[in-house]
Amino acid sequence: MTERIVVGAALLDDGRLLAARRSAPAELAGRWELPGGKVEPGERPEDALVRELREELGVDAALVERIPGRWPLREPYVLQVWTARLLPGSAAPRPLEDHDALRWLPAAEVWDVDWLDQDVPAVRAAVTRLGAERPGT
Ligand code: DCM
Repeated sequence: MTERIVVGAALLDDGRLLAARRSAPAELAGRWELPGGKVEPGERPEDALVRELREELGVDAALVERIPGRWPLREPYVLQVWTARLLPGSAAPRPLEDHDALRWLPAAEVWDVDWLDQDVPAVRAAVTRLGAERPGT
């Protein structure tokens, strides 16, 4: 089967990482993830991620860098992750679709939430970038 890419964002702001709690499907509900979703056919992964962040959280975001790695999900999906930041003038994130809670986690609290297993390596990599984001640049 042709591989399909799922994109996720490590949204960083003021030294904190955004975590989103899934409300569906049942087997994932209550677990925390890096927000994102499926890339549509013909869509660039980067464009898909900006679109998903607008749809799911109501924010205008810019991607910063790809976190190296690709993590297999349920076939045929493979997860890729970028760090991202809110653009100036963006609304604050709100759980509009797929999520029922959001948390901005400082480094000391990142492991307080129950991340989806497949997101853990990317979260670990994102933590090393906390505080390194460049506000306003
Ligand atoms: N997914 C994941 N980790 C993420 C985002 C999504 O494991 N950070 C998984 C959950 C779904 C699939 O990818 O099985 C598609 O996500 P969505 O339902 O958000 O489009």
